[in-house]
Amino acid sequence: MTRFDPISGAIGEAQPAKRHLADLRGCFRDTGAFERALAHDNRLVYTVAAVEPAAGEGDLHYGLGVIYPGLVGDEYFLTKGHLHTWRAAAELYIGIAGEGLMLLEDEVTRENRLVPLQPNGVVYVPGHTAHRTVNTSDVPLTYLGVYPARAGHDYGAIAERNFRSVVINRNGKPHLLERN
Ligand code: S6P
Ligand code: ZN
Repeated sequence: MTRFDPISGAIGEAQPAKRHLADLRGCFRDTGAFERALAHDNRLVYTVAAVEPAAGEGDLHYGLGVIYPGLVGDEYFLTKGHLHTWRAAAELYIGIAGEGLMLLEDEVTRENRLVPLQPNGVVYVPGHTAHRTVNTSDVPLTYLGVYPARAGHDYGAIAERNFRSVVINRNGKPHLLERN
């Protein structure tokens, strides 16, 4: 059994990797708001800690993510987002605390959809699908991700073309908007 701490973001022996605003350059739609926020305070946006028991064919890895509440302009705090290097690899997300959304975008058709991520909820992320997690609440959003050990993380494709849509706060509620 591996224990995790939903507050500190630690799981097992793994030390959480920290992602600050400065690590998220290019992710948010409103670049002016991003630069102002960064100049004010390079805030911690999320942490992720991964457990990698074995890396053979058929093995699983899993990780604990914690996204802090916050906004850049009207856009909620989010993860960088990625595709799996092994594109066919699916993933399960299990909500632990807080409320948020997963933005899923098919790599080929670029169709996208929002799926709620919340305690007692499981989100199935199919293969060939870029995934980004967004905290729409005012408390930390904590979740477990479980994925094939050989999935790998490809951030390059997202860095190049980003997600088609953004999730913004409009009158206190999340809305999906085309980025451009
Ligand atoms: C790994 C899984 C998650 C993310 C975490 C942080 O396959 O999807 O553990 O690593 O949500 O997001 P990102 O996009 O920075 O890896
Ligand atoms: Zn993933």
